[in-house]
Amino acid sequence: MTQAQERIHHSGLRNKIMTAEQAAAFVQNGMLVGVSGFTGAGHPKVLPAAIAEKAKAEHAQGKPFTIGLISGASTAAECDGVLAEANALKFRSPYQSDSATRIHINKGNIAYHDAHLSHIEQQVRLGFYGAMDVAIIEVVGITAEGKLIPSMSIGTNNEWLKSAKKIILEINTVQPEKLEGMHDIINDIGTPPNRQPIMITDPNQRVGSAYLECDLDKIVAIVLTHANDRNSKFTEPDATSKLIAERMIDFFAYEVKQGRLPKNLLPLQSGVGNVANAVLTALQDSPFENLMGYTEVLQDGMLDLILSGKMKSASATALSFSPAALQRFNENIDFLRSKIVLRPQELTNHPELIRRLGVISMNAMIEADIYGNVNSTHIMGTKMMNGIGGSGDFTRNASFSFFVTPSVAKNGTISCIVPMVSHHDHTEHDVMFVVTEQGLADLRGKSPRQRAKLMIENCAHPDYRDMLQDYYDRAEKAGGLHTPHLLMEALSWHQRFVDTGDMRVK
Ligand code: 0RQ
Repeated sequence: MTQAQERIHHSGLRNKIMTAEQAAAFVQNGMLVGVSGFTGAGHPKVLPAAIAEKAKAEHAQGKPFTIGLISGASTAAECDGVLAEANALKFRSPYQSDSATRIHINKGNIAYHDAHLSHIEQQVRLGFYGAMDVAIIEVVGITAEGKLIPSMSIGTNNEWLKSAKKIILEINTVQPEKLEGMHDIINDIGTPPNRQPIMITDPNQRVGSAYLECDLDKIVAIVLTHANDRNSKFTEPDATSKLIAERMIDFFAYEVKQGRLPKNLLPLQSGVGNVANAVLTALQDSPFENLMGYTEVLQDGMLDLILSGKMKSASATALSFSPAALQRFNENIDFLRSKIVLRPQELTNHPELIRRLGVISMNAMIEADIYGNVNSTHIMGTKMMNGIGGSGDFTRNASFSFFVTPSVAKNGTISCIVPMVSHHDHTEHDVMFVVTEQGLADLRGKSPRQRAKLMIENCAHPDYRDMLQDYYDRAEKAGGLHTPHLLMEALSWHQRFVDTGDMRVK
């Protein structure tokens, strides 16, 4: 028996092993397919390519072949990417960050439903997207009783296994068997009016099972793989990100002094990207001890906080590491098993839990306006970048909600602080703090006009400060003194960029 076959302890299931090409036969034109995967961790590695080849062959014969694809969050080039490049996707939800998929979404070839990650499981359960035909889920192995040992992410896998009519499993022998026991899954949290409270009062608490479960008769194929997750390279925080991180650490210290934050802060949620990593890296040298993580994605920065003893535990739905961090994870997995708990995203992103735990949310953004509205998703109001992901779940329910960004983008031709955001993801009601390398705007308890002053003075880049102040002064003169705006001009900065490649007036 091969190493891969040995991971299937349930002997009855071994005869379901087949090649990816054979398994792809279960996926037909027009089907809705649920896949595992969250921020490039735990997605299927070989089935999507086999489906893409099938699509290409059908297209070559002049026949249609497209599917709808729903995941937990982003996958990787070998999942989203190959399917998009083969023109095999007609629908995608709830989140992606793949360059080929992004191109097809913005060309109008893929209908993209950008959704809050905490919503998607119940919406599938209720049939909002129609019936799910096939689920393709990466797992680490199968126990003798037929329980599935989850991989580097849980995401929506628990729901897809229940909702889908047929299940294809990818058993990936790259993923360590020692992941067994690191997960905490409630396989059914119920649908209203039968939902029950989720009694998690500490990020490290376990309330469910370490395994995914499904009706074994629905498993139609098992494919053996040996392939890495996306494992994006870790980029060292640049000077701008370091400045933003320093401002946040100083602010945490101030809030502790004021008695509004405990000495070990509150559970931290950290989004993806350069600045998020810089904040976590900066916490390493901060005075804070016994930190806790309550986040969707656990990346290099949080792993290192746990390994150094700065963070006592973290709850997440995905482990998304650089190659070097993956090695540190694998070397320390026995120690980490009691420190890290992986849950379904319906729980990690659950408003009830985020609010009860008092999470501090820290997410990157595309732009904010002078009143504190935030755009996380759209470039110049029309082009999709990635999606809202979990940023809305966390921001709305956090006890301290931060958005971070460099004050300018694209060599200074774009101001990330604008008169009016070109797309609204997080409204002024949810956004408490905006931080750029220029400074921090504490928007708590402020009226729109008070906020505008802070955003312009503390967050805007000097190249754009006078322009913003001029806009604001003229808007004030025009009346409408709750949220002053010049409606014909509010989005003119974006239009100028589209026309000239620069938001600044030449
Ligand atoms: O462009 O890729 O061409 O270089 O946007 O910007 O500064 O590298 O920042 O990688 O952290 O991404 C909001 C997209 C930020 C991300 C966003 C351009 C910039 C660059 C990327 P290039 P940066 P990041 C947990 C939480 C939503 C989901 C979320 C995101 C590219 O954080 O997708 O928060 N968030 N999930 O040049 C035009 C502007 C711009 C701009 C930056 N104002 N106008 N372009 N860029 N600002 C995770 C999950 O939920 C799964």
